[in-house]
This record gives sequence, C-alpha cells and structure tokens, in this order.
Amino acid sequence: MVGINKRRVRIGMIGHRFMGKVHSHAYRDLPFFFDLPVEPVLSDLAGRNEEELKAAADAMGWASYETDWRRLVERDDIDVIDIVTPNNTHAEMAIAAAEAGKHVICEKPLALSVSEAERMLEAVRKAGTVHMICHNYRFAPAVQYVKRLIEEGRLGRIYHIRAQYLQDWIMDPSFPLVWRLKKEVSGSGALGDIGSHILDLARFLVGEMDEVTGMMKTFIQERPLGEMSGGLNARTDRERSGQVDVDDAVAVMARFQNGALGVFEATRFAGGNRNGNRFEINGEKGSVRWDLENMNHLQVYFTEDEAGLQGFRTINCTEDVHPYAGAYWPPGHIIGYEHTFINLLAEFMRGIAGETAPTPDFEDGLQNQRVLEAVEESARTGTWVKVSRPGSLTGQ
Ligand code: SOE
Repeated sequence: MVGINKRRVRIGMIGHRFMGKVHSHAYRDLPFFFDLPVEPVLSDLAGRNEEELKAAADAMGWASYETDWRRLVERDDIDVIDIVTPNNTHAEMAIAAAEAGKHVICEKPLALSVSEAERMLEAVRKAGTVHMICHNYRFAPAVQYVKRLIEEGRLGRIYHIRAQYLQDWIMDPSFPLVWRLKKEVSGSGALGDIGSHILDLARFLVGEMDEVTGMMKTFIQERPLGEMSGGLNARTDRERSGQVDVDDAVAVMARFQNGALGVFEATRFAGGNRNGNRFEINGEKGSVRWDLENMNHLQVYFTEDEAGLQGFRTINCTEDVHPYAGAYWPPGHIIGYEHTFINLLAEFMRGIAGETAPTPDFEDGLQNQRVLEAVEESARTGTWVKVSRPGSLTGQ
C-alpha cells in the first residue's frame, strides 16, 4: 500500500528493454499488493540511446533518465541500483554501485565468470548493502510451497531432480547473432541464460551439487548480424553474418552433496516449447512436478495415499497457505510470470527495510556461476568436474 509515512527507496535502473520493463512493472505493482515498510520510487532510468531511453522512461513511469550509468551510480538521491543490462556489464556496474554505497539487484547470470562473481560479492559485502540476483522462478507460490514440503520432510529423502528449460526462439537459422549468442557479452548460451534458472532451482530445493558432467552443442554455427529489438524479437542485417560461439543446448548430470541425483536440459532448440521451465522431484515419501507454463499448478504424489488413490494430483497454489498467493486475488484467481518478480522485489524491499537478509543473493549468484563453470569445463574435457564449495571466496 502506498503510504505517506513510508521511507522512500529511490531506484536507479540501468537498462530498459525486456527485463527493464518487467522490473519497472514489478516496482509499480509492489505497493499495490504488499504492505511493506518502504516504498519503491522509480527515480531514474539509465541507457545509452537517448531517444529510446526517453520513450522507455516515459512509458514505464520513471521520473528522469541518464545517458551515462556512471552518473546514476554517483547520485546521492539514489538508494538502489538495479542492473538489467547484458551480462558482460554486470560486474563493473555492480561493483561501482556497491562502492557508492548502493543496494544492488542484478539480473542473472550474475557474471561472465567465477572470478567476476567473486569480486562482485566482495564489493557488496564490503559495502554492507543489500544484494539480490533475479532468479525469479523461486518466487512462484507453487515453487515456494515445494520448498516448504521438502523442509517439512513431506517428501522424505530426496532421490532425484530432473529439470528442463526448453525454448525455441532462436531455432530459425536466420534469427540474428544477438548479444545472447555472443560469448564475450553473455558468457555462455542456453547454459547461462536459462540453464542457470533450473540449476538455481535445484540448489534452492535440493541443495548443493558436489560434481557435474555436461555436454554442450551449437547447432547453427553462423548467423546474420542483428540486435534485440524488444522482448525476444530482433532486427536483422541480412548482408553480414558472424560466428555463434555459445551453446544452443546443454545437458547436465549432477551428484548432490546429500546423495540426490540431478538430470538437467536447457535448450533453445526445442521446437514448440516457448518457455517450458519444468522440474520433477522424487523423494522417498512423495514426488512433485511443476511447469512454468502452468505455474499455478503443482502436481503432488504421496506414497502414504490410500491404495485406490495413488497417483499424482493437481493442486492450484492460489490459497492463502501458498506463499505470496494471499497478496493477490481470492483462491483460484490465478497469477502469472510478472508476479514472480513482484514477490522477489518484495523480499528485496524487506531486506532494505532491515527486516530480512533476502535470498537469492550474490552468494547464490556466485555459487550458480561455479556450477556453470564446472559444466563448461566438463563439456570441454569430457570428465566429471567438482563444484567448488560455497561459503568462502577464492584465496580466503
Ligand atoms: C530468454 O531466454 C529469457 O528471457 C531469459 O533471459 C530469462 O531469464 C528467462 O526467464 C526467460 O527467457
């Protein structure tokens, strides 16, 4: 609820395309659905193309704009820096923001490498400010409910997680070589862009991975040049082309520290799957299944169900008992993709108000990066690779 006595948290966001729109919308809706101790204010939007930036700032309700993100970071009237830019800019921006004493929230994957992610974590720790990484799918009520079921021991010992993130938006060979297909800008392809989400969900729900093995494949090696133009659309320059140097698809197997086994697949070549982010977890006392494209539903199976009723049943996770669901509509009145970001930002605001230490934070981002790097090494060497332990930075 918007309140006259609430502390205003002045947001400065860098980037204004797809994720910029998603975050802007979430900040705007936040006070409408959550009664938080602080109120986010859309203060300033940064970007490079002034014409596009101004139009985006006007359309999304930002009070002002800056064409140089460094000026934004230096401003005294900004409390939060929100980074929704391509991955190769995350480290420099987040470190500068932390050094300027700002709270920092950053899109995934956190960085291009483990060493960059380590420096980012070091910077926010030194600043003592609140930090989060946008693994938004943790915040679907059904996913939060799975977390609760696992913590309460309702599934018993966990044996398996199998998860897939399946998309098809770059299948057409004439789709251009946008930044998400360039290693120097994105770090990796399907692995970092969408694999990072399911690997994060696995860490969140099942625990830390001990070792991984992976294979990666680039199906289309050369594409016309071009750039993203909004959402997942792109503009193409048909005269010139370039080499794709990231994975189109990746498959991973993992052994978890708690003995569970994981099988993961992330691809942008699964025709007909627009945004299929799914997992199934099997434990000694039950199983759960979730699919983003039907995100309010959770399928559950419990071994203790009576013989005639054994099997998966579908729960609509829109009851007050399902985390975050009560903030929205009455039971059965479903929510969507954008609400996962509103829920995530509610936790970020609570963190800034001093109520919680919200996660996933940069430590989660770093650990996710360690898994991504281990998968890449495994794909290169054809061996199982240990995932280094969370908790400490290299050299500490
Ligand atoms: C494109 O693959 C994309 O927008 C990802 O970058 C997001 O992280 C994912 O949530 C949806 O797909």
